[in-house]
Amino acid sequence: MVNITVNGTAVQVPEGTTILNAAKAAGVDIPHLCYLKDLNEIGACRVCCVEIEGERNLVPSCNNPVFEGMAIRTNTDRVRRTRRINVELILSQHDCHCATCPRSGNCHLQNVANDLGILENPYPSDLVTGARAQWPRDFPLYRDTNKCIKCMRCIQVCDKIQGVHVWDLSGTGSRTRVDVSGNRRIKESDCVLCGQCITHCPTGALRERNDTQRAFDAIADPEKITVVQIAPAVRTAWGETLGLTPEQATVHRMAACLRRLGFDYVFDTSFSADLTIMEEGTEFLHRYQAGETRDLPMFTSCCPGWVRYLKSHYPQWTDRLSTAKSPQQMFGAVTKNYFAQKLGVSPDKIYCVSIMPCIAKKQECDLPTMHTEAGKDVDLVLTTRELVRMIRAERLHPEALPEEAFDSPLGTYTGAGVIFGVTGGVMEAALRSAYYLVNGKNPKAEAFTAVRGHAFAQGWTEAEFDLGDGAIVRTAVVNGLGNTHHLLEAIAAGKVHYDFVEVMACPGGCAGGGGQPQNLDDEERAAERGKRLYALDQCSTLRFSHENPEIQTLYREALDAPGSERAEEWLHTDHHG
Ligand code: HC0
Ligand code: SF4
Repeated sequence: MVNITVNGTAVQVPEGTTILNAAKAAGVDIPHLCYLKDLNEIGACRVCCVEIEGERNLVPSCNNPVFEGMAIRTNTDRVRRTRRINVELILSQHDCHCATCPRSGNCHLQNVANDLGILENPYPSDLVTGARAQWPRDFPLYRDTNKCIKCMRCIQVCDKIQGVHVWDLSGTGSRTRVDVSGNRRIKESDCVLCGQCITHCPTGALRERNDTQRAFDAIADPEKITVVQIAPAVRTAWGETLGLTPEQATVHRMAACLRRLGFDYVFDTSFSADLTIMEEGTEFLHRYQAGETRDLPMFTSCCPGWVRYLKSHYPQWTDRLSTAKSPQQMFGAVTKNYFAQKLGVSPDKIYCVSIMPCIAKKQECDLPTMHTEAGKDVDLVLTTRELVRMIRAERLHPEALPEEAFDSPLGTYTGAGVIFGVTGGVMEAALRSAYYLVNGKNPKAEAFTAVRGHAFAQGWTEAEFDLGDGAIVRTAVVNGLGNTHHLLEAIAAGKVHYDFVEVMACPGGCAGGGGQPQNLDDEERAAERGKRLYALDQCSTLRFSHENPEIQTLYREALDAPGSERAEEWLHTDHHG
């Protein structure tokens, strides 16, 4: 242990602790902008600088460890002035139109500037002219150079966690800025649209394309029947920036909000997650039993960030992707083909909206392969953050609303469908039903918990199961594309052998998705949100996708059996398209 003082208070901390964390242990909060634990400890913003007794220069506290006898001052006049000047200089290169910024009220820079009482800036504004106009408006990820504070968090998360290297520094000196790496345009880059750069951005420099007005327009159109689906992971996070407790922020209260917003029918993507299991589980068993090694391992296909990554980095393995569409797309296809018929309306009257924790889903729904004869499966995708903005725009108070049930017949789901939103969930749900298909009876619902992954851990989870009948299935579950790269390289080198692999691009799976709320405390919440999904599964009466009564009715009335001609037409796709 090391003995130090912080503003005169003695404290003992473990060796190697940074000044920032040591101060925290002494109850002193040092402001910072660029620092992100374990990811970005580069002292770029210089807002966290402190004075050390005996040292001539101030030092950044985020990347300097304490030493025995260190006397730290975080609140001297010199510290206060320097911190203020550093923030003023950042503000001089920042577009400070907070009223039109999606991060207003939830922005690290705004907070720090307000806390320091900066009411005017002595430094002249120095913004990049025309920066906004250069960014493509139709791309699902939007970047505003003039909101960027060059903290480099986006670069670090894209490099260290995702290994995709989309962002880099360009220019020199005061003209240094963050841009797409290698002088490329964003559309030419191999950005997979995971959105991790957005959730780790401290300001409004990165955000999703704003599609909320398109949703309001559809709701207002008397010719349209609006059908909305809620993804599994959204329920774990939508209340965070609305100040709701987890007990208040239930999925049924979200259903009530969506009805107050004016959507005609409200459903749960967990229903079509169950449907995905029927199709993907059956497909896996066919591939596995056929023993065609060129088709194995079979990769899950429900994460469009991952599908984009595979197609750009390992195109030779595209055929190993399951042909099953993602639950989002299956839901749209069933809505336009089956639900429209139930309502007795033409599919083109239906406008299908998804609430997703994801940016890549905005692009997935626009793929030319994601439609049937009834038209585009899904018309519009909104992120969790956009849903929150709509709730705020309509001045709804979710806590005062009653919990409301989903509509029928696409509103019933099992616990297996709910855990899709957490890393390992798709695999666990698939194994539960695959076991049933092989043995004609259910396993214990908890039989496959060994596949559960961990957010922000390095590597992947592997497990082997005897599904019965001599079927030993080797599985791997991975989250984060940096980990995925290592897994794929190990498979390519013949170091590991699997039959079925689940990949989710975001750390922790969709619970940590790029469309989820951004929180000012910078805590990674994916693991905590994932636990909530497992708890929901545990208290569900139905825990096996094949036991979902509405799925059974759907097969009876329209699809016949998994993999049938109609199921192929509605629910599967060609990833080469
Ligand atoms: Fe996911 Fe999904 S679980 S990708 O993570 O499979 O976005 O939550 O909706 O489609 O169900 C996201 C979340 C989904 C889909 C489902 C899958
Ligand atoms: Fe989207 Fe989920 Fe994939 Fe992230 S893990 S890119 S949120 S589907």
